[in-house]
Amino acid sequence: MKDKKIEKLIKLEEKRQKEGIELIPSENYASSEVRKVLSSYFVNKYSEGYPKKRYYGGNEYVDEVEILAIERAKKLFSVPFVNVQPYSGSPANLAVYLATCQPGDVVMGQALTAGGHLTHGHNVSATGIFFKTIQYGLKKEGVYEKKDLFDYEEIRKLAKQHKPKLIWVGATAYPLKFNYKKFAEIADEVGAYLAADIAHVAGLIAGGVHPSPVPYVHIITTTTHKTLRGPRGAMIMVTDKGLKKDRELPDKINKAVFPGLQGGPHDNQTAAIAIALYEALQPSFKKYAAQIVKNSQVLAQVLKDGGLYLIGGGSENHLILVDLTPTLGKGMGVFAQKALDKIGLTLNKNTVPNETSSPFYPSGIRLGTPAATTREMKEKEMKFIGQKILQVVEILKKYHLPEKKEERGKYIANFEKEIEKNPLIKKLRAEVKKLALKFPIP
Ligand code: DSN
Repeated sequence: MKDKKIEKLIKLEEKRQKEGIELIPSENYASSEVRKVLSSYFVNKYSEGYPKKRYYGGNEYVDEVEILAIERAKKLFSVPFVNVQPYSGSPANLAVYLATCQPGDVVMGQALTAGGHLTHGHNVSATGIFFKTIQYGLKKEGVYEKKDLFDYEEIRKLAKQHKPKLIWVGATAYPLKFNYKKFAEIADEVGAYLAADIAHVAGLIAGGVHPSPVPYVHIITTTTHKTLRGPRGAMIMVTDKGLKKDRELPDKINKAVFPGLQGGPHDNQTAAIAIALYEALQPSFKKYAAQIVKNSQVLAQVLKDGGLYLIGGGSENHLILVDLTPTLGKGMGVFAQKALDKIGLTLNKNTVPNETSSPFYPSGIRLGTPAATTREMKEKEMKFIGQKILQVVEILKKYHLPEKKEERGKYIANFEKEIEKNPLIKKLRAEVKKLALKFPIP
């Protein structure tokens, strides 16, 4: 490469990915074919519009690519309509608002601090700025027990009171299966569109290890790069139930994506989505999805046996949400994230239900198994990873989040220096690296 600076950074990122273990549940390793297609000549093309209805010439092969991606997605998820053009998950969700609501309409979604997503109506998101949003949370009691944490009576009450036009179901930090039927009963009672954001669990649904929302919701959005293991991108689907409610939904969704929100689709991304969908349609993908869940359950059990408190009592999908409050005190997520990063285990700090700290200094950590499972790590490796996490949590017991905000920056900088020098951290780093190098990334 002529640009030595970028070349160096690419090499460093490659080394980081190879020598560490990725536990952020929304990340994965796309196949080498997906990565190859992203740099194909499709990167050079403009193709505003939809197959056979483009604004520019030279789109005969782009059309074929987009049709293939659409047909594969329809087959994989058993839906009658798919749009594969959204640049990523947030624009896909915004397109759903544009297709179904008018500015100022009431919409409902799970609060970000309760595991929802910014685009489900958080007040700093365009979705919370242009629409009147009602947010629902999780149950307050028994959050460490293995039980459905949604309070359907509360959600029903809110829906009846505020009459939303659109309701979202789907989360970024919920470790159990979704009961889409119960959400559908509520949405149907108030005549709302029900949209499932399955970004986190799309690969699990495709692999048959998580219930599908298709029979219950009108619209489905998903990113393509999480458990689905494709390139960064997104799709919007309409179900038969959606068509029955509104025959014009596909057209409304298409118009919302282009020209409503976006310009030309990223054709190299569409081609890579088509490849990822091809991969997800192979029998081996079912095995992959099942192993993600097995790995997550084993890892959860090790953490639980080690005394940690898990939201939802464990994991039924690909992710685990640990509440560190009873173990380390409030606001310790950032300490765990930083210390684990130092040993090569990458995960993220996260708010937990009944959070007593703030989103910037949350009390939990979120971790998951899609990426490690792609590297073919199995139960044995999950036990190893769980033990390393427990050892790091022990080290953290002598630290706390200062009450006074102005003391936090200095305290954490000092903590980082101490952790860097800690001999046990150095030993754990070497152990994680040794294991990681035995499991190549695609
Ligand atoms: N950033 C994604 C996640 O980590 O869950 C959601 O958009």
